[in-house]
Amino acid sequence: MASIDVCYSPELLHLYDLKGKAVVAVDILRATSTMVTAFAHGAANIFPVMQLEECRAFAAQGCLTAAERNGIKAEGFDLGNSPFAYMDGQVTGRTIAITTTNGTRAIRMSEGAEEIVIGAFLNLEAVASHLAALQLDVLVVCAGWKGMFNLEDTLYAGALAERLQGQFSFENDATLAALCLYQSAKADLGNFLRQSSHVRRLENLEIHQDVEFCLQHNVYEALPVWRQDRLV
Ligand code: 3SL
Repeated sequence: MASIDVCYSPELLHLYDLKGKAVVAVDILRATSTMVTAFAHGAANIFPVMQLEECRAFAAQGCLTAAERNGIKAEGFDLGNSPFAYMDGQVTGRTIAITTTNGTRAIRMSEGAEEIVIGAFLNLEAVASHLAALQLDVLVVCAGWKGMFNLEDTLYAGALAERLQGQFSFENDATLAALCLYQSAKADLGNFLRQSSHVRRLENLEIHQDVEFCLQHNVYEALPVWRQDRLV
């Protein structure tokens, strides 16, 4: 039986062997939720990049550019990191280059994996079905916040573990902890997360609507996967 494990921060990735594994990269608030939304609204490809300058350079190739730092849209880019900015038709058929504080870093640091899938509550079922069909060992890579643990990505890991329970073995306590947390919080994730550091950070920026949106389950069937140098 294949296994599912959870890495709580990209800074802990050196402890894991990614070879032959399927990574689910997750940054619930908000990078991976926004990427899933972008694909659901017709985006063609996404280049997740780590640096602002690298991202800006994609404009010369006709890409839309998107950038966020510390929750705020970076100046001089077409888009920020709110999923609502990707719903008005402007991304349809377009290639987007995006850099965010933690999410794009988690994706790029997972490049040694056999498969990288972009996970969000918004496409939970699509990801779970894909992993069940793949039957590779799974590692959920939580983006966290600047190397630190966060609650929302852990809750997602727990939701995925709950969905895959019985089909995948739990190799260590990280998966069990995420599952227990999700099961105690799932009746009202929004309320559970009210005191979390990133929800407080985003609420100071008055983007409560984004938080509510990103906590919805199974809104989209979009399944962004890494191919060569981009998400398709
Ligand atoms: O850290 C990230 O990658 C972002 O998703 C953070 S924010 O939700 O845009 O603040």
